[in-house]
Amino acid sequence: MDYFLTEEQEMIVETAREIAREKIIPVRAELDEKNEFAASILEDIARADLFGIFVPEEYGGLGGGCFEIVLALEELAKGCVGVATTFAASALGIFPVLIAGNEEQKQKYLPDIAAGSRWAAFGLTEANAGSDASGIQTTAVLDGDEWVLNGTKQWITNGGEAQIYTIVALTDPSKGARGASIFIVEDGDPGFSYGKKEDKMGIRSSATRELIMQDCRIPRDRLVGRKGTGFITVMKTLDVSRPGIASLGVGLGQAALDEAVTYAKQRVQFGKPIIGFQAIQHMLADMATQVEAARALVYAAARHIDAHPKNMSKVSSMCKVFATDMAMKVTVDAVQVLGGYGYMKEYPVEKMMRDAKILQIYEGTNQIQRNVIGQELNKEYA
Ligand code: COS
Repeated sequence: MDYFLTEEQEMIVETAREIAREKIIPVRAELDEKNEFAASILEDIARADLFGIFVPEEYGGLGGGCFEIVLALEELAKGCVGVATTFAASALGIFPVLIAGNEEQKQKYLPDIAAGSRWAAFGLTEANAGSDASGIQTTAVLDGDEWVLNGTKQWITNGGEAQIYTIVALTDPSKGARGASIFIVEDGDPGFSYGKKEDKMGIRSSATRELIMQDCRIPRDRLVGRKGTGFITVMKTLDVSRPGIASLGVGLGQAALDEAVTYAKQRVQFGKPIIGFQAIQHMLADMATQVEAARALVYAAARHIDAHPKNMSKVSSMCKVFATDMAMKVTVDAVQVLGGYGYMKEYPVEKMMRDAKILQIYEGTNQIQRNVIGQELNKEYA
């Protein structure tokens, strides 16, 4: 379908598509098998200026918005959701600075993010605070001119690879969510270290580690936004980042569909290519329809968010839940179309099915997305 992209948006799509085709697809199986972080591909992405897509022009970026990120992520995800996740997680990590940071912080960090010379990560989740994000226990106490952070963040994408971390910590534990604040912690700060790299089911080319803060001391000016407003910034950050996860689902679903159709045209059984059988045609037809429906919703949601940044929770959650549930279903169906071959690691759909699962879990489980949508409906119909 024609989504009436501008020339600049078409260029973003073409650039990301070429990186997926030339740099990602040839090595994705090896990265997956070795659980290896794709550092050199990130350098290719940086050279192509894609890290600057969403950074305002005054800080060295291209000045795009949620829609431009979605376009790039969809293409990268066609290559590998693990690599695309690394890109998405860096954007997630710096969104709090874009949303609530002061001018000095923006000048200090955004040009490096735009150039791709430093990557970011977002430190919210803890062992006892996943869906219940306001249940975090990491604390930050002001001591003279420094904040002292204590706590451990879990399952942090880009942990140990990024240089800039936005960490959510309680500055007033008695106030719960209203006592949370966000801090910038940099790689190398005293008292800041990483746990072991996780061994995951999918997205194995992305790095996931614990962030450990033991009397981690950072300068006073690393507080992002006003003290006590951290949870609201977290919610806004997730609102703007979730369409990116949705677009990973669209790219992944499209890639799985492409594999399934290509295979169905070549595979001969009972004397003809299996695409000639209605049972297969109907599966492919449903897959194609679901991918296109998800794409249309994600693009519309991203454009809505760029136009109405104060009213984004519902559409953000809607596109996340729809596109990632779609990706799970379409990748499972792609494996089914390929049959026994689909279950083997020689064919990419096996990896695609494993990669799809995390999309329903991270950046808010799809159950939490439905809660958000339900709560918004409750408010709308008050
Ligand atoms: N934008 C701005 N403010 C928001 C908001 C949004 N989208 N959503 C909630 N808030 C505000 C509320 O208005 C409330 O403010 P006040 O205290 O001033 O009234 C505050 O934030 C707390 O909101 P709420 O009471 O709804 O918080 P809950 O603790 O019930 O949690 C959910 C809400 C479950 C939606 C939240 O914890 C969540 O998103 N969890 C999933 C976290 C997640 O995605 N984790 C993935 C890891 S990060 S990659």
